[in-house]
Parts: sequence; C-alpha cells; structure tokens
Amino acid sequence: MKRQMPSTKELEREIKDRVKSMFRKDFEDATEEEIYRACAEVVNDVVIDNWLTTQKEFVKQDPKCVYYMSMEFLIGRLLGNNMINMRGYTEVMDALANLGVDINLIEDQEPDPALGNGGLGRLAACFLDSLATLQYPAYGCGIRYHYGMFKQKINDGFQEEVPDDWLQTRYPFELQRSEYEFEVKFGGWVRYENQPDGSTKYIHEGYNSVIATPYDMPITGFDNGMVNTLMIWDAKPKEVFRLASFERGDYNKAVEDMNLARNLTEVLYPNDNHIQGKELRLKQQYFFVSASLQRAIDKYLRYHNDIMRLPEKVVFQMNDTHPTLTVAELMRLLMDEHGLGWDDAWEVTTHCVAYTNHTIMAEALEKWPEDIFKGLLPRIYMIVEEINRRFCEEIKAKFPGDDEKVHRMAILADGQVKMAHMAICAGFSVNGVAALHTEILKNVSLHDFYEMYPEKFNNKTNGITQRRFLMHGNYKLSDWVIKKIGRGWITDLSQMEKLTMLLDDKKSLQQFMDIKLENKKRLAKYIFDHNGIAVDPNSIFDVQVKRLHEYKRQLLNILHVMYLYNQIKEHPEMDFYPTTFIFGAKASAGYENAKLIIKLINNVGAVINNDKSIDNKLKVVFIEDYRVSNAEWIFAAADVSEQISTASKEASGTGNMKFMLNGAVTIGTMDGANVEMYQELGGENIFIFGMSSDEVIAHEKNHDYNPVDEMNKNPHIQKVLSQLVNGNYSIDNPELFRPIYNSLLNTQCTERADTYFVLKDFASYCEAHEKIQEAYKDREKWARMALSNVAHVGKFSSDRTIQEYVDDIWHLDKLELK
Ligand code: NTF
Repeated sequence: MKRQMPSTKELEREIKDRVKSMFRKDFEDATEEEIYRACAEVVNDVVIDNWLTTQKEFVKQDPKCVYYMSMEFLIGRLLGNNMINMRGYTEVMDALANLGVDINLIEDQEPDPALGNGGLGRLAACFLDSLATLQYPAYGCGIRYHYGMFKQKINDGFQEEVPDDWLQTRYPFELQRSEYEFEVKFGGWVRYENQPDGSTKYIHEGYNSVIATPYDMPITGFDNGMVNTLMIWDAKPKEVFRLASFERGDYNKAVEDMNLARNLTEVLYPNDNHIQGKELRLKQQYFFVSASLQRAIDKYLRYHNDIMRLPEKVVFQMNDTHPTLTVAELMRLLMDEHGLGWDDAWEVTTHCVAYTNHTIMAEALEKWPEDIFKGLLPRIYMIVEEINRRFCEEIKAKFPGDDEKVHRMAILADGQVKMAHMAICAGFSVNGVAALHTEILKNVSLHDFYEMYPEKFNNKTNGITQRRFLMHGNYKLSDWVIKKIGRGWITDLSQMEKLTMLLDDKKSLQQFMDIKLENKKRLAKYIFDHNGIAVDPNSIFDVQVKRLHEYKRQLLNILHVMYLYNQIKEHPEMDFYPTTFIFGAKASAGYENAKLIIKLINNVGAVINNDKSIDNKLKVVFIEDYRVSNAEWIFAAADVSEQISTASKEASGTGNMKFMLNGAVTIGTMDGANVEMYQELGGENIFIFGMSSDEVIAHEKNHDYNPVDEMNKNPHIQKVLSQLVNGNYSIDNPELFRPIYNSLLNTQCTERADTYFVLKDFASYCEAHEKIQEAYKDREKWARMALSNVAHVGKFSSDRTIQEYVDDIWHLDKLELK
C-alpha cells in the first residue's frame, strides 16, 4: 500500500518530536540545520515504507529492469524533490510556516549533491525521476565521489575551485548496504590452465583489490508510491583490520590496497565534453562497472537459474562511453565466473547492452593507451583483443578489400583502445540525443559504423523533468498553470498545449507576466545578496547559464555586450530597452581559455556596472557557483535564453528546455534540440541566427574560413576586438586578454583561428538581439511569445524520452502498484 505524507497538523508535531529526539532540543532552540535534518527524517519515513513496498513488488512481479550505467548523476537536493513527489511539499511548507520557519531556508541547509559535471549528469538524474514516475523498474549505477563538482568562488574576477565536501556530515538520503559488497580486482597477470574437458581456465593472480560498497539512494516517483534505487559505489580496502598480523609482503600489498581504495572514489573529474586520459579515471570506470554488474547478476541469479536468459530481465544502458567496460566485464563474468563459452557469452552480452552517444567533440572521445589498459585490466584486455579480432573479421567480410576502413573502425588501433568502437560493436542500440545530432552521427562522425549496422542507430531526443524544473523551481507559475488547465501536465507535459487557449486572453497574459516579474525580483534579491549588484527586475533578463566551453560561445555573448556598450556610449539617445545580461558557468580547472573568458565577463561587468553615464541601461552579472539549486531560480526568472553554440557542436542541450518550460524566449542557433524547439514553436516564437550545421561542417572540411575577413568587413567587430587588447577592460594589464584575441585571429597560435566561428556569426547574432529589443517593447506580444513557449514545451519532458527508450530499446514491464 502506498503511504501518504502526513497532514500539516501531524507534520508540525512530527517535526517537533524529531527535533527533540534527534537533538534533545525544543523546536524553538533548534538551528536551521537541525530542522532540516528532522524534516529529512520525517520525509524519509514515508519514502522508506514505499521503497520497501516497491522492492517487494519487484520480487513478486519479476519485471525486466534497466541498469542506467553512468559516471555522473547530478541529482541536486533531494528534500524538496522528495516532498514534491510524495505530494507533501505544501503541507511541510505550511507546517514549517506555522512553526515560524521559512521552508527555503530549511531546504538551503542540504548540500547540493553534485556528482556530475553538466548536461550528461543532469540528464541521468531526470531519467531516474521519469522512470520512477512512469513506474518502470530501474537502477541508477554510479560512483559515490567524496568530492563532487568543485564549488566555484570568484575572486577579483577569476574562478577559484574549492573542494565540494558534501559528505562532511551524514547525508540523510543514502543508505549503506554492506550486504551487497563485491570485490573488484586491478593489475596483476593472467595464468592459463588447460582443463581435462579441453577448455581453458583463466586465473587472475598478483592483483590488488578493493571492496565495493554500495550506498543506495531512493528515487521517488510522482504520487505513485514507486521508489527506485540509485546505487553509488564506494571503495574500501579488503583487509584493513588485519594489517598488523600480515607478513612483510602482504603488509606492502595491504598498504597498496588501502591507497587504491582511498583514491578510487575520492573526486569527480571536472571535465565536460573533454577527456583527461588519467589512469585513475579508467580505474573509476572499471570499479563501478564491475561492482554494478556483479550486483545485477547476483540479483538475477537469486530468482532465476538460466544465465542465458539474462536479456529477458536486464538491460544495461551505457551513458556515453564512460561505462563501455560493461561490454568486456560482462563477457568476463559470464565466461570466467558463470561458465559460458565465448559464443554464448557474446550472445547474452550483445542483447544486454546499449549505448548513448552525447557528443561529437573530438576531444571528448575516449581512447585509452593500450599499455595502461593492459596493465590495469589484464584479463579484460585479453577479452577486448578477441572482440576486436572478431570485429575486424566481420568488417573485412562485409567490405572486402577496404583495409583503410578496418583500420578506422578497429577497437584496437594506433596503440589505443577506442571505447566508442567497442560500445557500437557490442551494443544492440546506438542512439544520439537530438534529431540533428543523430543525423550527424549517421552521416559524419560514425558514418562507417552506420554503414555497417544501420539498424542499430536511433534517436532519442533529450528531455527534462517538469517536477523539479517547474513545480519545485517555479511554484508560482506551476500553481497558475494548475488553476488554468488542471494537474494533468505534471505527468503528461503535452497537456501544456491547452495553454494556447489563453494566448489571446489579456488578463491571463498579464497574470503570466506578473509571475515572471515576481520571479525576477526573487533572482534580483539573490544577485544583490551574492554579488552586491542592484539589477532592475523590469529590465530584460538575458541569461546564459551552462558549463563554460568555447563551443558554447559565452565569448560571442560577452563580445556582443561590449558592442552594445559601445553603441550606447556613442548614441546615448538611442532607443534601448534596459537589459541585464546574466552569466553562470564553471570552467574545468585546467581549461585556461575558458577561465580567461570568465575573467573577461567579470571585467566587462565591472566597467559597465560602474559607468553612471549609461543610466543603468546595461548590467552584467556573473552568478558564482552555478549549480542545480540556484539554476531552478534562474530559469524561473529568465526572459531570454541564450543557446548559441556553433551549429553541430551541442549534441542536444537541456538547459534550453528548462528555460522554455519557464516561459523564456530563446535566442539560438540551429543546433541540438534547438532545432526541434523551433519546429514545435514556429519561427515567430524563437530567435534563430547564425550558420547552419551543414555550413559549419562544410567550412571545416574545406578549410576556407578566415576570421580576418569577418573583422575587416565589420567596423563594430574591429572596435570590440581592439578593446580586448588595449586595456579597456584590464587597465593594469592590457595584455591579459591577448590569448582570447589570438584564439580569434591569430593562425599561428591555434590550429585554426576562431575554431568556433564567433566572428562569422557575430553580425547575425547582433541582428537577432535587435529583434528581441523590438519584440520586448511590445509587452503583450512578448507575453504571447513567452506563453507560447510554455504551451509548446510538451515534447521536452524526460517522461516522453523515457517512454521512447522503453518502447524502442529497453522493452521494460511497468510495475503494478496498488
Ligand atoms: C552533453 N555531453 C552534451 O554536450 C549536451 O549537448 C547534451 O545535452 C548532454 O550531453 C546530455 O545529452 C557530454 O557532457 C559529454 F560527456 F558527452 F561530453
């Protein structure tokens, strides 16, 4: 039976009682942190009952379930999310209010679990939310990093990275499950033993090993009593307590094992769309893959005896190539631990694993040096060699005489292990994350593989969960929508379509814009409290929040701001609607160009925000430490959403959808899911600019783009570029931004100047912004555009995405819950 959240009155009493029993304090004397912990336990009580019921139904109904294998789960805070999904948010809010406490301050006490970098990790979290809501049995499998994504401090305009110590105090929404521990082995060598029956036994010796311990987190569905599990793995040494009694040799090994365990799960690599080929990262990958597969097989064999039928109950979805070792590790477990021969093991494996590609950026494609790989995973390497040998034979048979192709497609080539090639070779499904992205995979990046296995390729356009990004982040708009069209959209976002009936209703449009204004005031206060900058909630809030990457072109945005500032200074009389440009972005710690762009944004802000002569027409704000929790407020307050990547480079984007859901209008390129947003919206409700992906790809192929031509054509660009290096924005050190200048113009400094076509798209970007200015001045017209965005957001729910994965790839059974 589904257990409900208590009533407001009961909650008041329960929270008070908890504070007393947990902290031996009266409620009045409790700190906000203590109240947060008490609330977490009250909510946990309900969640855990439902978790138990769900797990019992799992055993009874024995459904097929998906293991979502991902190095990253950017889940964000869980207290608010769980209260929403258990339908108790308002009740807890009221109970706390009756006790004289603001729920926001209580939610703010929770560390923001940041076990991911950006879109890829947040997508995994949205998928878990949708799976539970749609009642599909699922496990998230990941790593319990002790330090998640670093906290960003801005000091004198520069980014500083501060460790994210989210486990400093006990996290209330995780549960250690010591009964599901498994050993994971690294290094050593493999010995062969011929068996009497003619087969060979492979024995792994001389290895170091750790014990993988899972921590389970409950993933609640919306209002259905379903609770799935996110298992994140931590490592501990095997023999820690017996150290003292070891002989010399064993003692050394125990020390090694201890260090191995200590380092493995210490920290998340902070790179987005970029790979750092560190051995520790490969260890992390094998660690969580091996532990998760062992647990999955263990669970399967508890209720079934024929391992050949594993694909009927289990599917492993590999979130990018990071978990590709799933392929070889599953082969190893099936052969070495469960006695299957190669062909049977391959049959099972290739029916159990599927692969999602999330990027075409060359620097994000995972390739491991063969020697590192072989040294760390000797048995796995043998298996990869055999997979590769058979795969190359298959290519040769299909394309006789094309040795070039075999070389291009091989898993082992040029001294490297190519993870994507293995994922495609073994996976029964290969999907991209937006229609355009999937077409580029088929026709360009993975064309050879598409020719070989056209039937494997399919598209699954990304989505986001409306429960977190509207109900929780923007409850005012959420309540308004409920009043207008009911509650159906909460689990069926296509129902937002009903809002189109309000597009000509002046009163509704006004209410809608009033809510936007309220949200802008909330963000303005946040900005004032954190940045000390007073921004006008009546100005246009033009927002770009996402990881800092050159292909995402925050540089284009800030160069345009510099241009606008020049215009306003030169033509003080010009008709310009006051605009606040808001940025939020973390740069990977080692990405120098990206960090310099952050400094540029901050310096431009410092000059513009302090220039009284422009009469507050322009403000520039850099929000420190952009993360899931402040993102929710930022989306709610945006008028304009900047989605301006170089066409072809952004596989999908998901921030674009979160803005749309909250009634912001997009300025964007025809890239990633922007293309599909454009299709849903019609051209009049989105501002499209810049080159198409075909044009970009053609320039890249023909090497015929010269940014100097763009500069020479356009005096505005000339002026802005000269201001990068004349000390305008760095009086003390005029050379500070020279590397940015060089990256745009100097062919000697980079492989190709202006790699991401910033100058090429500049004029078209300026024009699109002028159109935004015009549109915004007509307040009613703008309201209609903004509301159209909400009304047409239906497709971009992760519920829709998950249903497509289920229908086309996973074929899961829904769990019945009474
Ligand atoms: C990201 N990829 C893409 O850059 C985004 O466009 C996309 O929305 C998300 O994945 C989710 O699909 C990566 O982070 C990675 F790792 F593939 F580079």
